[in-house]
Parts: sequence; C-alpha cells; structure tokens
Amino acid sequence: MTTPTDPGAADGRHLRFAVIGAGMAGILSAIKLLEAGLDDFCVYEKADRPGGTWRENTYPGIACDVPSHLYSYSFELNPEWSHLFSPGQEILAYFERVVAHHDLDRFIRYGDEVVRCDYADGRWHLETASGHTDVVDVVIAATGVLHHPRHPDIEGIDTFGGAMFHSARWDHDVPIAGKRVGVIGTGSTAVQIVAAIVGEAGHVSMFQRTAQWIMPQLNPPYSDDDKASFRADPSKMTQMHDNLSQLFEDGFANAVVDADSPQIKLIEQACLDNLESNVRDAELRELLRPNYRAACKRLVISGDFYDAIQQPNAELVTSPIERIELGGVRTTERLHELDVLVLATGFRVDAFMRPIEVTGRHGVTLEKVWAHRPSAYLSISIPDFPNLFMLNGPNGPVGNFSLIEVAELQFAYIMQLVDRLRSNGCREISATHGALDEWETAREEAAKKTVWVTGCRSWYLDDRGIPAAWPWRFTKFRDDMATPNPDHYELI
Ligand code: N01
Repeated sequence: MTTPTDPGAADGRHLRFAVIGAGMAGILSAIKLLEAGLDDFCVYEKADRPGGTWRENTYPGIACDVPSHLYSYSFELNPEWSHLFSPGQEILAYFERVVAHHDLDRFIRYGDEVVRCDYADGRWHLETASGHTDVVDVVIAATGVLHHPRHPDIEGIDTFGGAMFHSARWDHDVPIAGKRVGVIGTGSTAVQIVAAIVGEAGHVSMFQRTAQWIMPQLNPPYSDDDKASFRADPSKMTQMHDNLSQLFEDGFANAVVDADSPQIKLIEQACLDNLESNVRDAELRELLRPNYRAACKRLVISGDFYDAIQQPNAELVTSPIERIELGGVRTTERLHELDVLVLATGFRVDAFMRPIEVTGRHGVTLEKVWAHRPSAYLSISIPDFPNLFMLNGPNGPVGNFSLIEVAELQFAYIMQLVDRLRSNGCREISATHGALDEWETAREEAAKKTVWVTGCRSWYLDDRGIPAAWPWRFTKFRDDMATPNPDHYELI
C-alpha cells in the first residue's frame, strides 16, 4: 500500500470522518487528521469534557503506572510532568492542554452520545442521543477499553445504607475523613485507593478475593532544573520517551507474552522480594501472597500499598463476602460495618463501541457479529463493516505498556487505508473474513505461551479463558502496523 498519507491523494476523493470519543485516541485522531489536511470531521463525545478515562476516573490516588514521559503523545512531549509517574489530574490537564493547543474544541461535539451507525449507500449514517444526524465516509471508533464499570453481583448490594459507588464514578461529595470505608477489589485501582485514603479514613477494610503480586515502584519528582532542561532541549524528552519505550517493551511487553522468558523471572523475583521485605507480619504476608504466577493478572505496580495495608486503621479482609447489608459487608466471618463502600471491581472489557448499534453491509449488526465475543482483524477492521476503523480495539496490546504508543502506530496504519479511499483506489475497505479467521487462529495459538494462561482469573481472559490481548512481541506489532497487506482487505 502507499506510504503514510500520500500527499497526491489530497486532490482525490473528499472524505468526511466521524471520530467517536474525545479521549486519548480520539484527540490523537483529530490531530492526525488535521495534520493530513483532512478537516471535514466531527469528534463525538458523550461527556462535556475531553480526557476519556482520565476524566471519568477521579478516585483518590489515581495515577498512571506507565511513566509520564512515555504516556505522552510522541509529538506533544511535556516538560512539566511533576513525577516519573504523574497523578491522574495532571494527565487530564495534559490532554485538555493538547486539545486547546490544537484548537480542537471546534471539531468536538460534547454532551452528545452516538447511539447508531448504519452503513448504507456507501456511507455511514450516524445518529446521536439528541437526535442529531451525520453522514460520513469513515468512522474512527476511539471509544476505549476500560470504559464500562463492572458492578459485582453480590446479594443485597442495593440494601447498603451508606454511600456506595464504583471507583470510576467516585462521589466527591461523600466525606472520607474519619469514616469507615470498605473497598472491594485488589486490582490496580483498589491498591491506589487504599494507599491514598488510609491516612484520612477512620478505618479501611479491603475485601480481597484474590491476592495480587505487587511490583515495587519508585516515583521521584522532576526538579525545577530537570523541567528547565527539558524545556531548553526538547530532544532530551524524546530521548527519555524512546528509552522508556524500549525499557517497557523489553521488560514488560515482551516478557508477558513468554511465560518462560528471563524477564518474567525478574518480574517474579522483584514482586516476591517486595512482599518478603516489606510485609513484616508473617500472617498478613501469607494472606497477601498470591498462589499464581506474577503478571498472570495485569501486574499491579505500587510503592506504597504494602505500607498502607499495614497501618493500624487498615484491615485486609480475606474471608469471602456473603452479602451486603444495610450496615455493611457481611463475610463468612462477621459483619464489617461501613459508612462508605467503594466498588473497585473493574470494567466490562468486551463492550468497546457498544452499546452503539452498529449495522454494516447487508444489514449485519455488530451485536450479532460480536454475539460471542468481540474481534477485529489486527484489532482494527471488522469484515462487512467497511471504512470503520478501531483504535485500541479487541485483542490489541494492552498489558503494562503505553496505549498512546499503540494508538499512534494504529492510526498511522489506518491513514494508509484512508489514503486508498482518498486516492480513489477504492470506495470501501474492510478486512476479509479469511484474514480475520487466520489472524484469530494464530493469535489463539500464540496466546498459549503467555503468562496470562498460567492459572489465574483476570480481565485479560475471554469467556473461553483465551487472553483477549496481543500475544506476540511488540516488534511484531510495530511490523504489522508498518504497512497494510492489501490481500487481507476487501477493496471495493
Ligand atoms: O480492575 P481489575 P481495576 N467480589 O479488574 C475484584 C487499568 N488501571 O479497576 O481478582 C469480590 O483489575 C476482583 O477480584 P478477582 C489497568 O489496566 C490502571 O483495578 O477477580 N471481588 C479484582 O480484585 C488495570 O488492570 C491503573 O478475584 C470482586 C478487582 O475486583 C485495569 O485498569 C490504575 C468481585 C477488579 O480488578 C483494571 O483495574 C487503575 C466480587 N464479586 C486501573 N468482582 C494504573 O495505571 C470483582 N472483584 C495504575
């Protein structure tokens, strides 16, 4: 296919785009479309602000466990990051600044949710919750992965008399100071919350169903001198971005896809040392010791959780939850009386752009195509859904790596497909059924080697226990994203 954004295509077919979502990937799409001279587009955002996951998740302690100089657009590096791993509010402010810098608000329709996308007469017909309609040539679905809160199915959950909310819907009107707070879950979110509130809450009960391996984390601040030097010489930021990218690629992304790799052994040892040397009480240490391999679940990274859970006002509750009552959470042991209950119970990760009703060629619906589970060729294109491309779609790279880098590579790939449409090389592009089937078969085979299938429950695993993630080394992802293979596409 063509090299990215063939300038000759600019004289070709005019295209209108719809981008769904103004989170990290939607903002990226808008910037890249403008860069390619494509300014006929609308970004649909259901909320009244940009920022996606960083707008929705405002819980105490929120931070990204990917270093900030890596979790940044490669073209919009930021000399002002306060820490190696900066807090969530700072990340949200960064995305808002990027939106302002590129003057993107004029393209974003806030507060209007896309509810339907129908492919008819060679174009996508969109409808929003307010009844607004649009007709576009290309849809970019930038709707995110960790988006729809998963509420636990626990008996009596609606009878709780205190304040209760999901971690992604934190109610800042509810006071925490001096209160008895329960946190259900032990994932990345729960660990951050417990560490952040233990100094303020009267008592914190963390309800653990499964213990987590915790990778230690240092989080030094950047000094004023560091920031001044980044400002004076931006190439230092590029260097840092690229070094961190390589470090994460070698140390995490490539490690988790090979359960026998030397790097995974290093991760396991680091987690084990962290547990052994930082949890003093032998009984608590055993309760916190997982019975599966490190990084089987998405690795939790924290420099302060073990300290927090050992505070006198913190309690690790490991007896199973029986039900939730007016006064609190009843485990098989006793009633844990609570004022506030936080559900840090994760997300429904198989929704992607659903509940939008999407209908492709010949009336085929996404709901039907994805009835068992979502899939897309290279996590980007779905057969019979022409000119619809996904960013961070099903089965793409998700584990302990910068999703920004993933989305940048995906978007550059998508732009090569778009160039085909612009240059009148074809009017419709979608992956073939054969390409998707072949890719899925190879993906499932490769997944057998990953650490994710070594015996744990996690949000990576689909309904069959197969990891819904990229099971190859990251270099393969880079290679696959370099140039689309026209044989894998139906070009009409
Ligand atoms: O969600 P999770 P999360 N009864 O799905 C428990 C990203 N992220 O929001 O392990 C009792 O990991 C469940 O128990 P179990 C990151 O990719 C990143 O924490 O299934 N417990 C588990 O402990 C992360 O992986 C950052 O036995 C119940 C927890 O709830 C992803 O988001 C920060 C239960 C859910 O853990 C999701 O993390 C935050 C029940 N009925 C998030 N149902 C950073 O960058 C569920 N659980 C740092």
